[in-house]
Amino acid sequence: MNGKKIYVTSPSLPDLDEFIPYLREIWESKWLTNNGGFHQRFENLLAEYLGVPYVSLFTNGMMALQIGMQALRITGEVITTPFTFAATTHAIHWNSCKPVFCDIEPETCTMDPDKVEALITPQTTALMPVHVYGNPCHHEKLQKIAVTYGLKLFYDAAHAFGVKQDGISICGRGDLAMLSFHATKVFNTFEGGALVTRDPAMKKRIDFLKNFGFADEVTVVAPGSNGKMDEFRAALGILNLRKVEEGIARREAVAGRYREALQGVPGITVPQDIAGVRHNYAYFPVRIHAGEYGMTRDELYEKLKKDGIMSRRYFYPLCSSFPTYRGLPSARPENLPVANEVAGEILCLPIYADLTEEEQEKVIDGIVEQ
Ligand code: T4K
Repeated sequence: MNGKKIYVTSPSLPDLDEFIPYLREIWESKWLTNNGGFHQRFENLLAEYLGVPYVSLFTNGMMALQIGMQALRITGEVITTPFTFAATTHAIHWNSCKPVFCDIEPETCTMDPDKVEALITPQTTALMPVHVYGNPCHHEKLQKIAVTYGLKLFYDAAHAFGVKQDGISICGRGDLAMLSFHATKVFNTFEGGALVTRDPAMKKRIDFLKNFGFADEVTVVAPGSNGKMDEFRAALGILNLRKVEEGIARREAVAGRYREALQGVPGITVPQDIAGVRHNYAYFPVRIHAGEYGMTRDELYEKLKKDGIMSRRYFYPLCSSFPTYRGLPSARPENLPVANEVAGEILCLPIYADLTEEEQEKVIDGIVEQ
């Protein structure tokens, strides 16, 4: 293997020189966390950028998921997707709830709304779908089911930053939506996350819960935890937010080049834009059909790796196959045929704002030349 490795992603960072004055401000104020000035500004800027009424910042997306479930008082069984990062399912488990896996539909890889109702039992209290790869879930159908059966709708929108449908951010959907600002995301604060709500009372409850349940110095209204974002990361978020649109545009150009080069390759399915959706190009998941392509997904993954191209098999293995969950009836492979098929074929190619044309061509050559 020659040259430097090409990773599946690389974080966007602000200019260090721009960050120094912010650091100086933090050092001088000695206000490091607990709803400081940068925290307040960043929350307001995010709400404005997303076009949503209320945002609550978190130390990471996982804590936002865990505390969001507490805020919504979710109990019993939660219908979710197996085709996601471990965090979604683990948050359900950490809240002492039972994940019930629903199959996905093949185009968007999101929860198949037509398979949800059959999974509802008297113990079901919530739906936790994921806008996986930033593909919007079938919101209208899911919302209708949630209303009909009196369920909470909590979106894992970790991949959906900047995604709009008919001009509106999809991060404002549901009773609550969770965002991740991890280093590997389209928008990052090193680690970080948020919850989005349209309800001012819910925003208040979330803010109590992420600060040990404190409503004021002497009043603890709930058994909260510590999910707060600190000033360092809030300051970084303010700076990175200025660059996010430019970053998405650069990712779109990479996706365009990949599509142009890989569209006609036998045995490769490339992701297509969905009409009416402004995508964020967080991931570029291709599907490898071994018979036609002449190589399995795993063989291609290993071959690319040898060439220094570090593609990833997000989301293989399925969460339903983890030891903690595989004994659940809903986790049986025969109940999740689409998810199992996709998990065996999917490969996420390197995509990020600073991916050079030369690197893009290297990835393309690695796939086209077998
Ligand atoms: N829900 C969903 C649907 C999620 O996808 C995630 C996180 C969450 C919830 C939870 O949100 P957080 O609590 O994380 O905020 C990565 C991320 O760690 C994880 O945040 C993300 N999803 C998941 C899809 O991907 P890994 O294990 O693949 O990360 P890692 O360390 O292998 O990084 C991938 C590549 O990125 C590296 O090969 C190189 C590059 N990289 C990574 C880091 C950390 C960098 O260039 N710089 C870096 O600092 O999980």
